[in-house]
Amino acid sequence: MSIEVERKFRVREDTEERLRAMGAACRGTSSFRDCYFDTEDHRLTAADHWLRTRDGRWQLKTPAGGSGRVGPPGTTRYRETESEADIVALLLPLLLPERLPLRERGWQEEEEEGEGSGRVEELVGAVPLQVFASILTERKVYEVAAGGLRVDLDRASFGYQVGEIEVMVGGEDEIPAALSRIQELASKLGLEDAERQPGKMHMYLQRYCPFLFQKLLDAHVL
Ligand code: V4E
Repeated sequence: MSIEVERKFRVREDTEERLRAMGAACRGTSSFRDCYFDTEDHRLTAADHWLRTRDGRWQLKTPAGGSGRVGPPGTTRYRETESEADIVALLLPLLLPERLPLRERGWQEEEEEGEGSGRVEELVGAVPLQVFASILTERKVYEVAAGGLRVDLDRASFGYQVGEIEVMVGGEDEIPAALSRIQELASKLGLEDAERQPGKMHMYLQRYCPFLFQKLLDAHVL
């Protein structure tokens, strides 16, 4: 499971110009739809677990270390996985501490089958989990060769723009170095240290799910 270390920032008029000036390569644009899932009583998001389908593919983000927050404002570290077996293993303790109720409703564990394809959907149906946010994003990607950094310039369908400087690392011991590289690039892009640009989900919940938004603010998840 790899860890994404990421800093969000406000996209400025000169952001792309600065990226090109430092030799960053534009890798093109794409669009994707994220559908986020949770229980009715928000057990996943309250625990800072973010289960989504991205264009139909299951993904889970969970804090790497005690908290997802690290370093300067707007900077985070989350483990990411697309392995359905890993996703189910990470979700079961939150969704089904005793496991018994699901079995009673006909859900079977299939660990011996290995691949685990289709298991997340089964779990989602059995608990059940529902979509609480659906976000269409247009993304332009720049790659900064030095430091293995990537910059995503996102525009969400509900009219919100945010940039992300990100780097994937293999373990928690690599996070401090990743933060330094992000900080270096942030300076080159002219970002203020204290700047805090909310992410797409933050804005989406604030606008469309105020009850959940407040709950996650109170729980210091957002
Ligand atoms: C809200 C949230 C998460 C879900 C959204 O993750 P994010 O990285 O913002 O979305 P996106 O579309 O850019 O995904 P990517 O393509 O990078 O994988 S995951 C963690 N959180 C909480 C959170 C937080 N508390 N503070 C900040 C600045 N970001 C996220």
